[in-house]
Amino acid sequence: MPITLYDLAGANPDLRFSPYCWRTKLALKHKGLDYETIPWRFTDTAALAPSGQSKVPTLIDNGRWVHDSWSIALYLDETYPSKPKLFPDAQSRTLAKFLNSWCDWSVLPNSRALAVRNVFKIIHDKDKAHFRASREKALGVPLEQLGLDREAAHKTFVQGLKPADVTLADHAFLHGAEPGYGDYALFGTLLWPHTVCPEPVIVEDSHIGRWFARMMALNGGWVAACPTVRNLAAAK
Ligand SMILES: N[C@@H](CCC(=O)N[C@@H](CS)C(=O)NCC(=O)O)C(=O)O
Repeated sequence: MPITLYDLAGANPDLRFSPYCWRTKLALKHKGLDYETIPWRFTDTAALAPSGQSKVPTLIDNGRWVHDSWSIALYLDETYPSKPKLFPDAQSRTLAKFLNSWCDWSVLPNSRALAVRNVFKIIHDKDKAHFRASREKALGVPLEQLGLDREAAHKTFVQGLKPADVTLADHAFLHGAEPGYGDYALFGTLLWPHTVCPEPVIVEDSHIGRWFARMMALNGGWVAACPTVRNLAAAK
């Protein structure tokens, strides 16, 4: 039986943009595990009740409910040790933990000015009041005041990625010659603004831009085939 993953979706169920759900889908692909996703909206909290919390990614594997992207990655390696490892040794796990935390505490906050208002535009109407109230409470400003100066917001975003950009100048991936969970953490995080912003956010002609293209091409290029607001608009 494939793993079932609750995956955050926009009003259009094909638009999947959660930075944490991306990390989990990339981890599942790395391990070569079959999974199916259920499009989940912020207010669909009842569906997650058996997990005892109300956030995604949440998955069900053989009747076991597991949530939180980092815990899921650890669970997958523990449960499927014969599949390609996400954390082949203690060093790679430590590096991945650092990169995962850097994404949570720096890259993600630096992406908010670009992404949050655009997320509001594409979510289901039933989610809008919850999203506005929770984000305005957390950020302390009305959504309309976020990222008004797009150029400044983009500059901050790009500048904040500098540690990865200089590393990728002479390494194919953050984990070295092959991608590791730290690469999935950063790629998943960047797929958030990449998916919801009307203008591209990744500078193609940069080390990180070339790494982003390599990440896009992994596993048969399945991520590149996933919709963004830009190609959904073009398809209309
Ligand atoms: N630490 C968690 C964070 C999960 C999280 O914040 N998920 C968001 C979607 S990106 C969510 O479900 N939010 C629910 C809400 O805001 O009500 C992880 O790594 O999975």
